[in-house]
Amino acid sequence: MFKKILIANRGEIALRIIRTCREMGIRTVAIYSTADKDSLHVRFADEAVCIGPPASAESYLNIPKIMAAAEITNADGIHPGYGFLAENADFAEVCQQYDIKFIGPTPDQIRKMGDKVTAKETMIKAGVPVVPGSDGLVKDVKHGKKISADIGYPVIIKATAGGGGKGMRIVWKDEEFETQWDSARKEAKASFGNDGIYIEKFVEEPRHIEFQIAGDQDGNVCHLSERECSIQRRHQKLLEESPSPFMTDELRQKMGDASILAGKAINYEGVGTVEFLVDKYRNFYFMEMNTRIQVEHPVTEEVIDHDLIKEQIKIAAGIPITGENYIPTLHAIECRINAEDPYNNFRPSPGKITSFHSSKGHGVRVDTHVYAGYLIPPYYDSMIAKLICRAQTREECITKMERALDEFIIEGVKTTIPFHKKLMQDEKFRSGDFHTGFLNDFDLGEPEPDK
Ligand code: MV4
Repeated sequence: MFKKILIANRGEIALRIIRTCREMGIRTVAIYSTADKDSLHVRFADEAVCIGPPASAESYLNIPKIMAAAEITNADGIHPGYGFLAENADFAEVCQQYDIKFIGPTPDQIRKMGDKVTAKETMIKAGVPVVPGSDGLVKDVKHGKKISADIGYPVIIKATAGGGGKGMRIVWKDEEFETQWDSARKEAKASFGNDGIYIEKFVEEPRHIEFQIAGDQDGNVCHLSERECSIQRRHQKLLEESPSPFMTDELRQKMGDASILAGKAINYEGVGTVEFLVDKYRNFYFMEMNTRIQVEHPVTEEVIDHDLIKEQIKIAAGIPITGENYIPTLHAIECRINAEDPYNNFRPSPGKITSFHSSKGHGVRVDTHVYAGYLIPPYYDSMIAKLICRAQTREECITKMERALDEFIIEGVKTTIPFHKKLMQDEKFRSGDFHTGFLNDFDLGEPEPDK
């Protein structure tokens, strides 16, 4: 087992990892930028190393500085959290060279899933359903138009280096193809330095449902059930839940089997997520695989009562998993509390939190790194807390979430709490009848008057 883990991250996830390490008797090293000197991850870690100025490129993304911190503190493992370097295969490789275990998959596994065309080819070979589309990369406009005519409009143009919607364009008819092709390529080149493009049939009004999987160093792979992630805005998830209200026993069996095939196809080692698009007929298609712990992992932890960070650490230490799949018997919902103004296009609202009272009580969990007096720096993402509720049924879980949202007090900055309160009252949300386009025509109404 590890003796000392360096956490190459900040915020709530750094704190989340420190908590599990404490429970496992593993010492922790925090790294931090000057903007984070008063952060709780710095205070709660056994040791802390300042690695540079606020800009991520000079701190949380700076591999030489992170490796230097790991060397001087004698860490034998590095946990990357999510974002930053979590899916950077080169970083995982540098860790190998330093003989410090990267707590996550191998560089090769990260690379296979990081390139979407390679991932899709791997899934086809493994027998995992994918959206019909081009056979690999598309050479030029002429080639693209031919393929699109063959599969039939509408189609979607995607960047092989993409993910999260960057370099993605929907094309409804042949006349629009060239314009959309050009803009997708430009955006892909600018965002990823790679303008490799592929084409798929556009699945209309899909749901985004993902399966949590775990694989060990002996080749066992199991699934830990699904999360429903369709409530998102411009590819930023705002609410996740498990189980999906759209799930049936039959669909879970099929998608669970497919997720395990996906993991086995790359000998996946660690916890990971297989993302699917699901259409209204419950056809499902592999979209991409995330080779990291995700923001929304607590909803799975709550419904199956397992610590996923502990699973990651055990797998990285070579301890085998049981290999059994887990089916939820409870319901959990996570609301992302961001320092953003939902009444102003979700514009970031950094600044000082003047007053903070977290919701509490049975079935309520709050994962956060903030406190009254905390200054939210403008340099990083705007998520300041995750409010997770758990109950016997979805209905009870929504009721509990409404109660928990009502007692959450955050003053000094704008937050997404009013958005979530309104969402809890929405009939389509409450009935489970929604897809990824749901928030496009969601009306937030007027702000509540101050009490
Ligand atoms: C799609 C799609 C429809 N058809 N692919 C968005 C981000 C990237 N991971 C893939 N995405 C999509 N791919 C086909 N063939 C619709 C989306 C999509 C989406 C997917 C998941 C969650 C939210 C989304 C919002 C808009 C579009």
